[in-house]
Amino acid sequence: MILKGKKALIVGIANERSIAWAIAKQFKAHGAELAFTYPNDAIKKRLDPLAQEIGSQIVLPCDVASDEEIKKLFADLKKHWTNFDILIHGAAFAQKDELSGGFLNTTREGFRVALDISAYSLIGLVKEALPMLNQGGSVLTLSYYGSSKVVQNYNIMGVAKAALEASVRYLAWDLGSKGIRVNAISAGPIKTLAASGIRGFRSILESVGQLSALKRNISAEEVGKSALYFASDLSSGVTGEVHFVDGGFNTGALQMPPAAPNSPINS
Ligand code: NAD
Ligand code: 0WE
Repeated sequence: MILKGKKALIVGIANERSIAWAIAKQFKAHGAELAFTYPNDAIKKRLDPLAQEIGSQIVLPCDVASDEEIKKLFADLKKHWTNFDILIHGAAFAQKDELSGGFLNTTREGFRVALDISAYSLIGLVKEALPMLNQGGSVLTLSYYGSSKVVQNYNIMGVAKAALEASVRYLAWDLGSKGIRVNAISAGPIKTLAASGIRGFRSILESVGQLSALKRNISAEEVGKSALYFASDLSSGVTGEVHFVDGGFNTGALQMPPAAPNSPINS
């Protein structure tokens, strides 16, 4: 029960496949109390039964594109909790047109939207959460390899994740003296709502399955288990980090197909 007595606010559950939902399930199993947010009524419909299933009464609206809604979120949360310990940020969005074709076709508005929802939102949420965040608290966000290496079609989301990861480091320094840690998990590809409709996502899964050290894809549950470490006292000395949960994919370079048994390469 490493999160017994801890309270966690989780932003970014869209349905039962969401990475943030897998995190919520681990937190619950380890004793945490949970609160959730949703950006619109369509997502609220999905989230309500999940919150009920996990025994949480706190389900609050927040479109992270709006400063007012972020402020209102913490005013609403205050009616349930005077303070809390863990903030999970799993919100990301880019306009669909931006996630295919050449990066040069990125529009000014596409850039603005992707960085606003996927990167600024962490700063905006942390700023308003801070008065309620306990010492020893932990903030965790979700990133992807495309922040640092070019992944075809990830485009402006890669730039947004680079901004997100840099924000993790700067926030870690601002919050360090308050005893609050800020980290990111960089997850391998997982078939969620945000991955559906991405052209070629299946072949990304297939390649990573073959090219990772573990020779398989990772699950949302595995991200959830690693999130337990970041949210709990187990990682009390760790802040400003971007930690890969990708089966070792990012550590590899050139991979060769195995040589045939009778190949001269073997003699
Ligand atoms: P998901 O679609 O389940 O989650 C994305 C969430 O972002 C949704 O809950 C959605 O409601 C929320 N969101 C979008 N716009 C919002 C707004 N304006 N206000 C508030 N919330 C908003 O997909 P997921 O794959 O679980 O994504 C969660 C996080 O994990 C994202 O940051 C994503 O970039 C990251 N990630 C995903 C993968 C993957 O392969 N699925 C890999 C690495 C990192
Ligand atoms: O961060 C993500 C997905 C982010 C995402 C997904 C969508 C799809 C629907 C952001 N905005 C939108 N907007 C939509 O309209 N991932 C890490 C998953 C992902 O997305 C890719 C990937 C991978 C991996 C897009 C292109 C290439 C690879």
